[in-house]
Amino acid sequence: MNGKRILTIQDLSCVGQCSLTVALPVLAHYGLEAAILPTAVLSNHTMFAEWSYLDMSSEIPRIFCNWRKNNIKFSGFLLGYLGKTQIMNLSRRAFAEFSEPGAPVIIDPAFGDNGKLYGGFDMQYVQDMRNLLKCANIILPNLTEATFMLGEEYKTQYDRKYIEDIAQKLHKFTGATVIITGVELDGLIGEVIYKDNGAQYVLLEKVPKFSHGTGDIFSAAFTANYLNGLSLEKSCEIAGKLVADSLKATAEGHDYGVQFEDVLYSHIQK
Ligand code: PXL
Repeated sequence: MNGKRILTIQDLSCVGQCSLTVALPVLAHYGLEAAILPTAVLSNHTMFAEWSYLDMSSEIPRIFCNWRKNNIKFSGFLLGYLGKTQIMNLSRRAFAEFSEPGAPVIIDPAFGDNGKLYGGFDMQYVQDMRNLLKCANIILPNLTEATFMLGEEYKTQYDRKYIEDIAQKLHKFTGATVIITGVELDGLIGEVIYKDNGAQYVLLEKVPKFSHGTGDIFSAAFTANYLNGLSLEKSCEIAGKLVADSLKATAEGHDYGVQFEDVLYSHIQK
């Protein structure tokens, strides 16, 4: 253990291999103490036909009050699916009150994929998320989220210029290091990392399969490795490889989530 305690703020979907049910095992696997702030409790994620949703925002001030009394602080923050604007305001309070000096804020906006918003989100949520990203040191949007936040056209065929223009605009607006995930170029898939000195790509083989929750595996593995002191590039590479291996291990027809468990298990056995 490296003694780092990270707070991850996202929903607890009881079934669905996403959000906290992915972040907890992955963060722990890489040696981080994972503390959680569950934004909502859902029966299952919203890619299923039906779901129940218990909003946790009214409980969070009471959680904060006790963290304050117990002098609890975090060495980093990872945000995923937040669900409601109210949770964004509470997250701002968490950064202000419970941060160790220099603790990075890493935000995956987690509101859409494949050119569409997830169920229950609207353009107001997109705008609010865009503003929240100004609090972040690193942001992890996919191309859907990046284009929605900028009002740009979402394309499935593109070149490096299209990706870099989008990354640069988001970098200018947020001031954060921008990592756009799921970028497909030259038959490969990966990320563009954009900061003051320009763009860098981390591309790996594309596993020709789609499952929900790949972004959540990526963000947890990226964050853990980055907090362990690895570079942005290396953290992307390790996280991308975990996603690819997990997709390969996922049974045909199991598309509600990625079966990452066997991959972590085989890492432990080595
Ligand atoms: O994996 C993203 C995600 C997280 N949490 C909930 C979701 C989704 C995607 O649909 O519905 C509740």
